[in-house]
Amino acid sequence: MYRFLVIIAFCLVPPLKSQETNINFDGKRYVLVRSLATWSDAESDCNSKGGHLASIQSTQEANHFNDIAKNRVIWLGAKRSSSGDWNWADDTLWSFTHWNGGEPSNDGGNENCLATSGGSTAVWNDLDCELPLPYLCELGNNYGDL
Ligand SMILES: [Ca+2]
Repeated sequence: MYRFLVIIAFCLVPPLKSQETNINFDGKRYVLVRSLATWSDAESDCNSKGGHLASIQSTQEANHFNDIAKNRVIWLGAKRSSSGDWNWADDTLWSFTHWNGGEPSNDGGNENCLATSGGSTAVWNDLDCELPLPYLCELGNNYGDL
């Protein structure tokens, strides 16, 4: 009888909609977080998970995450320094870029953080770092099971 009641109880509780999706890609671990955060808060949350906002190194990688994010605008792990250079938060070399046409536009002189454009082609846009957006963390390849 007890088991029967437990099963009924589980059936009545609606499943919580997860705000995070774990992704394994190219031997590395990522988490897509759907709750919204500024770029700095997103990077802090990625740090607390043992990583950084994701760095993207190829068109294939950009397309893969764009498919998973379903064309949402999401934060990626690069920021423009005061000298105007772009740097990845995880210190990988800034070599591959995937800017949308006309980007980085630095509209209003205030777009210093890297996001996807939200379209179907996974290209990039620079946006105001204070915008609340979903984000992609990269946890490296030595992080334990979540
Ligand atoms: Ca822009």
